[in-house]
Amino acid sequence: MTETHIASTPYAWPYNGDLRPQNTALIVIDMQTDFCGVGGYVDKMGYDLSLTRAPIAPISRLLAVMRRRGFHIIHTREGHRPDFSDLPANKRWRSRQIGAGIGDPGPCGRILVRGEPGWEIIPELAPIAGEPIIDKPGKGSFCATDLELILRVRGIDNIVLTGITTDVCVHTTMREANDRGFECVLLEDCCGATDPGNHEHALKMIRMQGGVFGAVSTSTAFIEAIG
Ligand code: C5J
Repeated sequence: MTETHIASTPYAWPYNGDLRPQNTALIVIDMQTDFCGVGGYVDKMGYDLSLTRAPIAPISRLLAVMRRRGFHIIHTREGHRPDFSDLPANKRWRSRQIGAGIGDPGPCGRILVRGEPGWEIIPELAPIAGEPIIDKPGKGSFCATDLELILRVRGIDNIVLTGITTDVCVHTTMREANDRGFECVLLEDCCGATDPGNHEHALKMIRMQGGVFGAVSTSTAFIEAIG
């Protein structure tokens, strides 16, 4: 086997150099209007949309290259059933404390509800035919979804994490994936948080303990490595 590693910290990823389109999936997390569009959930909470929109262009470039090279691509969406049967009361209550109640009406429809305009993936990063979309009711992409089954059926070992937000849904998914034995890398320019400090600290957490959840790299380094 020819070994391929990408320039990443705190180690050259993946640990075993086995990086191929067949065993590697790109996961694009929650690039939905509710998280990066005008009138969506994050906007309603009053956070700076430029922070969650920053990864759009880098992810778009990365998607084009990885699609061309035949890598597995998977998208996720956070959202709840229209009857709220999967919406925990405490999650709804907390969101109302900051004026963006999940399930309440907003400029993009009911906030974080499946089928509403705000819940859709933004057109710039729309999935194409054959790319699974994981609908998740929580922050992690493995909780109450069939993501793990889809990854195992496809023979995936390596996961490339992108999307928003770095410190919440991306981090939770990375931790879940790491605990399941997947080899993970987060591409920092392809992620964004609602707070720049949280973004940086989330990256620092990954780099601790020799790469406690995996490694951190950039889309440029990744694209360079896969050629
Ligand atoms: C949040 C997410 N931040 N996609 N969701 O509530 O990170």
